[in-house]
Amino acid sequence: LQPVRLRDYTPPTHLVDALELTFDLGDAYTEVRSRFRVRANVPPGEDPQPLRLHGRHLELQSLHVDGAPVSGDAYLEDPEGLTLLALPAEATIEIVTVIHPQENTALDGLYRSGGLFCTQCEPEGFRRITYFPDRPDVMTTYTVTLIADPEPYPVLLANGNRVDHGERADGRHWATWHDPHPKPTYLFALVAGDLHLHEERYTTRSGRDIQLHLYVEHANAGKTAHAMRSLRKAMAWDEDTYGLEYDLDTYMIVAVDDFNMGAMENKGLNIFNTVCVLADETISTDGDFETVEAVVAHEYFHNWTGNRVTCRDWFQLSLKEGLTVFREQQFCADMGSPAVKRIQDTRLLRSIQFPEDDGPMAHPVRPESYLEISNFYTATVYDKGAEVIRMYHTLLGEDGFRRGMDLYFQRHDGQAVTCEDFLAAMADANHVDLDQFSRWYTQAGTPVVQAGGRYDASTRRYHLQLSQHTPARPGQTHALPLHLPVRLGLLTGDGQPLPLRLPGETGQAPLERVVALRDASMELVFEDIPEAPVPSLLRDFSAPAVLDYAHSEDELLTLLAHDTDPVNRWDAGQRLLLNTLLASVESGQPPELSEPLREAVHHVLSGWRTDPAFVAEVLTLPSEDYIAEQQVVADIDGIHTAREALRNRFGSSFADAWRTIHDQCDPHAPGVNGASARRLRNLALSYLGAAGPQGAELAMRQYHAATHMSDRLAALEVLIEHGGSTADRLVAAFHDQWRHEPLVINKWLRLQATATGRNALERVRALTAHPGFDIRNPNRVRALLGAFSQSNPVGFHRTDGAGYRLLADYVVELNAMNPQMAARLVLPLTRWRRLDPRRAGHMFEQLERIGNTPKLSKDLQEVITKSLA
Ligand code: HT7
Ligand code: ZN
Repeated sequence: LQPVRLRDYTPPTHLVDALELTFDLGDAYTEVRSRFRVRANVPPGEDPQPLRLHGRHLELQSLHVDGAPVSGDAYLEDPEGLTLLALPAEATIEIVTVIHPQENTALDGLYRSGGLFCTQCEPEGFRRITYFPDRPDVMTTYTVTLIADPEPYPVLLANGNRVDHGERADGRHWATWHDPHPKPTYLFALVAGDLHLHEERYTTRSGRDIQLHLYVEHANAGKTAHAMRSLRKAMAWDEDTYGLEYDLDTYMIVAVDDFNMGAMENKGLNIFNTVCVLADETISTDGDFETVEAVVAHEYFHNWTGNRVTCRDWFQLSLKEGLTVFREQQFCADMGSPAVKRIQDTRLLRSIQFPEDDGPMAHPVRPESYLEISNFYTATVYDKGAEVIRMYHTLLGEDGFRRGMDLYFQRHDGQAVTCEDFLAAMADANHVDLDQFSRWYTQAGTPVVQAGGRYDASTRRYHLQLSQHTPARPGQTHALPLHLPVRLGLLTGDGQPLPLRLPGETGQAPLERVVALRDASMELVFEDIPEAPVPSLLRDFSAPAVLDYAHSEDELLTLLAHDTDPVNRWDAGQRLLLNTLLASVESGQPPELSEPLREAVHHVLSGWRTDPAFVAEVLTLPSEDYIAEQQVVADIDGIHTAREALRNRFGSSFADAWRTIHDQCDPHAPGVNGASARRLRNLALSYLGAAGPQGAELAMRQYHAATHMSDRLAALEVLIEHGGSTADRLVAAFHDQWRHEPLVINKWLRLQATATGRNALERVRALTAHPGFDIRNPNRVRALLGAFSQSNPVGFHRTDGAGYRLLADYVVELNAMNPQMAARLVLPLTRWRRLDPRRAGHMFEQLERIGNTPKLSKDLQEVITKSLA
């Protein structure tokens, strides 16, 4: 198998002027008729090249060029498509294919979800529908006709506007849709089925009337209000923040329960995983509500950053994903607490993306080669990509960034472009040189920013040295210095912010600066500094880097209590807790809370009324995985023991405060953000639960009194932790109560998959045979097997290797069924180098076993080869 390489990119040999598609949707098979006009994309006078049409698992019925059948020697057919050898410079191509959506378990292309037909074409699903140049730089207008039986499929949808519809003599009905915006294949979509419609209208800033249509299966009719509200907010936000309006008359969203990812931004017809669109007070947690708001906004924002301006090729994926995640982050910050949102972004990057950048699948934000592009929908492309966009914003400022965005749209609306085009728009709009900044796209690995300070009392100067290096990664031995923004401030020992005066400066000095670190190292000198200061560095997580500065405990306590930057206050708290935990893991002794740290925690707790969500962030212990990332070889059991002991200590040492919070932090009090209050109150419950049986009694009361899913689940988690027959009964009753709500069954599976205890693996294995589990449904797979392998370290990393075998069994089963899911599910096994030799050996063995599976998909081949190398 040959990888696809960025450096081999060539422009399309042909352009397509218009595409007409007709789908005859049947229970046994679907017939797809396509008609399109191609034009050779060569300078006048040059001979046209052969035309490559991608196609996979298609049954070719007929092929005509300019009305005449094409003879067998005029084209080549292979498992990946057709090559038309001798076409005139312009030609009309007509193709009829037959496909079998009912048998499509890969959920890629046209497939069935419950009683619906639906599609997923990004990145390369269109080639499973018909023969066509399935590449994002070939854009055309689509006219699509759907024909189906009216009873099972009363609703027939495709991109754009419905221009005609009717009934046929044979009793079948049809609808024709036209999308006036040229688009690449990956944004094509259709849906057919029996759906409930939630309909609203939205008037844009310029006065255009837009129909908002949200389609769900009838059983979910009551769960659409939050998504609809979120959509309206996102539309208004994009108008206010970027001056961007929606551009079709109708915006449609359809919810399906079988979906490989969260949602898809198809032009005018988004398709959503039910998890990311349905929500109501009875079945959803506060986290679910946040997810729905974020994902609805994300897909809406793609209409400009992705659809109107799209990617030239899939190496440029972060052009649309990094930028859209950044816009989503800005939106969520504006809708809620910017500090809490930034802390959550930072935590996600450190706990998911940093490990990815340190593992065998590490790649730059713009990868250079791939075997299977579906493997590159990663935290690096999405979340580090968003950090790269944020750094433009930090370096250029709000207005400069907006100027860059305006120029980007002005230059590239309607085009398929590259990350360089985005960078050029930012640079040109602001008349700055961003050449060095482009290394963020090409270098993998997490940079380390080392800092060291020296205070000179005789000159009242503080010298701050900053240096950077990026560790070697596979295929990248020597990384060059990055253009890296360091937001910083200095505090006195008692927490007062100091003016940051550089040599030669006069006037009022700022209390915070953004310094561009561009060389391998630099020295900054601050004047008029009255005492040895406490540096607050990389504020607001100003670059996706690891900060290496040896803050003392006192300095961290000062930052925790006084830093004006909430991210660094939180970070100081996390470092104090992490140091405590790591010391305990190393010594094998229970964690010791020093007296000053105890006081600091009391102080944080005393502020709970002001900002409960922030207090909850600060007092949430680093996860077991994150602690493990700090070690060369992860001590799985030692980390679990230390963290559980610290949870117990936190629960007992601050029991009065937790009880007060549990009693008084009222989500329904006037002026209180209910979600924030529940978050802190449930953290209190969790600590009280960790401290002893009284906590479990409290959890039992909460479970029975709960009216909100967040409260019910938090209580159940505590009760499961305490175990015994009561917990078993409650788990069974919970299932019986919610057996008809797949979204709650996901939670039920996840709860059990993440519960620790000796029988975790046996429980998970038994659940794979439960009727609530279905290997063909990605939500169920993620809830049970994904959660077990990613969030139950002790259970998954059992020393006998049984956890690895269980995961590998399902990876092998999914290989043929759903290769994208298989390649995601296997990822926890790829980190074998971080474990002790016994566990590493077991993991390696399972990777080899998977690697030897007959007919291994490209998706898995790529992951397995890289992780065994
Ligand atoms: N742009 C969407 C990507 C996506 C996807 C990719 C691979 C396989 C299935 C998929 N479903 C959706 C999602 C997004 O970032 O908005
Ligand atoms: Zn996206």
